[in-house]
Amino acid sequence: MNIDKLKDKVERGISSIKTIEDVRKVKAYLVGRKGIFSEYIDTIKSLDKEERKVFGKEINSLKVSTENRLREIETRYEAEERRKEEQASLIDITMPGKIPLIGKKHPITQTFDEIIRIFASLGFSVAEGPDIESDYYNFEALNIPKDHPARDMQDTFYIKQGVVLRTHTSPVQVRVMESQLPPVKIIAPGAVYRCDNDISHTPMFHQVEGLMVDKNVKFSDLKGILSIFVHEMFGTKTPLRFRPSYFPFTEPSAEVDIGCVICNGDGCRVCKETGWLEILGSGMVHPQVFRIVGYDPEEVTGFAFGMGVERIAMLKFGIDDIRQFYYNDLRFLSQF
Ligand code: 2U9
Repeated sequence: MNIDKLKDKVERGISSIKTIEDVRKVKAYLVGRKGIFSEYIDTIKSLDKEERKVFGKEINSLKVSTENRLREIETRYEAEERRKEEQASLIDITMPGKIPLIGKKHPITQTFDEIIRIFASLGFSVAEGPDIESDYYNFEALNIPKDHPARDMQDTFYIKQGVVLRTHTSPVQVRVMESQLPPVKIIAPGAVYRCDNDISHTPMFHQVEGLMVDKNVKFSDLKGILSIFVHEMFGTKTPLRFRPSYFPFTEPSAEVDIGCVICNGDGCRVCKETGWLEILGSGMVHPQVFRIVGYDPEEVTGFAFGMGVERIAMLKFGIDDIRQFYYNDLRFLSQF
């Protein structure tokens, strides 16, 4: 009976273990039912009583210690195996990363932001109001007479008798004046609706209107404010001109043109060979509008202006079809 040989087999068996499968194989080979230890225990039976006692004890204690060592190794490999499985089910760090699609502001929103930034720097606050308006706030309070073409079904979306989708943001200024005393210095940005649809008109578009009311507000204040706005928006070298016009809610009224930003005034398709682009309407608030909201036109004066945001954005970004803003095509939108 050679115990040293058995010990040697145990050591070589254990040191050959590299994987969990090895653990199981070595376990079967050493301490399994048909393993080496079983063979040794069988051969003991042929020894005499004294020898059997000595070898039996030694083999048994070697078997117990071997089993303990194998159990410990098995536990270690099993834990490692579990850790690997868990990791694999969580993330595969070898997969290529997913690049998230980063959104950006719509060009109309960007243009709104820029217009608001400029007027905020000049001391104007932002006012808002409902898109669905009463005939009173949209037309009546703005001195727009009953037979004015703007009131026609062809131009205005009627919700029901006396209720419309606002055709301009002017009702916002009426509501502000009704609810507070002068001075007033506000801009009213927002969506407006007109029954129109072609290359330069969409049924919904956006406006920024402005209103400044105080004692002694003059036409020169209007010119100063709008000149600063144009120079901030299109560059300090941009020329402007004020052209007489007519609106029911302002008197006198003026349209504001800027030197064509496409051809620098030389004449092109966009400015219809005139060298000028109309970008704003403006004027001194009509005394009748002041009377309607309860302001005394002998006490205060004011100027107002309005612009189409799509038009400003088209000129700023060089876009020739207003409908592009609303197709929601990322190939178009991602350029701005
Ligand atoms: C009140 C009094 C007066 C707002 C004004 C314009 C001139 C104007 C157009 C520009 C292009 C509309 O989007 S557009 O088609 N706007 O020409 N708007 S003065 O005047 C007001 C507003 C409110 C109480």
